[in-house]
Amino acid sequence: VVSEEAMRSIRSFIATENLYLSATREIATKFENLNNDLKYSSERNPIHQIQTRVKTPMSIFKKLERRGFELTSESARKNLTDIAGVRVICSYLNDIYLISDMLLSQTDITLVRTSDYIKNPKPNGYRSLHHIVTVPVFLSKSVETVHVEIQIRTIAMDFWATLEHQLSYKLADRETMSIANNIKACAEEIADIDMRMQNLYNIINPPSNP
Ligand code: 0O2
Repeated sequence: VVSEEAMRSIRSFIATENLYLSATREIATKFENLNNDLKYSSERNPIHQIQTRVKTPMSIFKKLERRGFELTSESARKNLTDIAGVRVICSYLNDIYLISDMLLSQTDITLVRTSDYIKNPKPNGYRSLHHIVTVPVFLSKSVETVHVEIQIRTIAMDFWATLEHQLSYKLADRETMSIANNIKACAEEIADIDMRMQNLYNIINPPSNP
């Protein structure tokens, strides 16, 4: 027999998870709409792919514990801003800022914090543009303001981040320095290729005169 209290906490957890799922859908739809509009208005297709995810309960639990917060869904909502995540993978470097500015100018989006790891890459070579935003989610009886972490990067940055994530996970201590330096060197070569591809795009598609 499940107690009343356990049932309440299960219901509250499901409602919280659903809220964050809804928030990722709101943001993903905004990016899809921008991409489609640009396709028809300017024959541009800046977004290659959109991925969404909601942090698993175990990962939420571990992060709350690591940071010394209370282990409840209310505490997670209050203290964590990356439960809902949307990753936007763009074709070219300039597309990142184009699509980012378009999203942030929407009146229902509030920017909480930006980390530009493209202008200031992480020491290991990681590059992406990160925003924490809030978006309203309209429910049956209320409107909830929900935090979403948005990561915008090029296909090349995504290639590096995906492989780096797998490689670093398995990195043994004795090999750490030389492999980490190698991984960083790859990030720099990839950043150079991103710039070369952008230059090629600019040559093939010169800005039209007004
Ligand atoms: P997952 O599974 O992708 O969610 P925090 O989020 O608390 O660790 P901060 O400073 O708020 O710290 O976040 P940060 O570092 O700006 O961005 C965190 C997310 O960016 C990570 O989420 C990764 O998705 C990505 N990220 C940041 N640094 C790296 C990196 O060096 N390599 C790779 N591959 N990804 C990175 P999570 O929670 O770690 O994982």
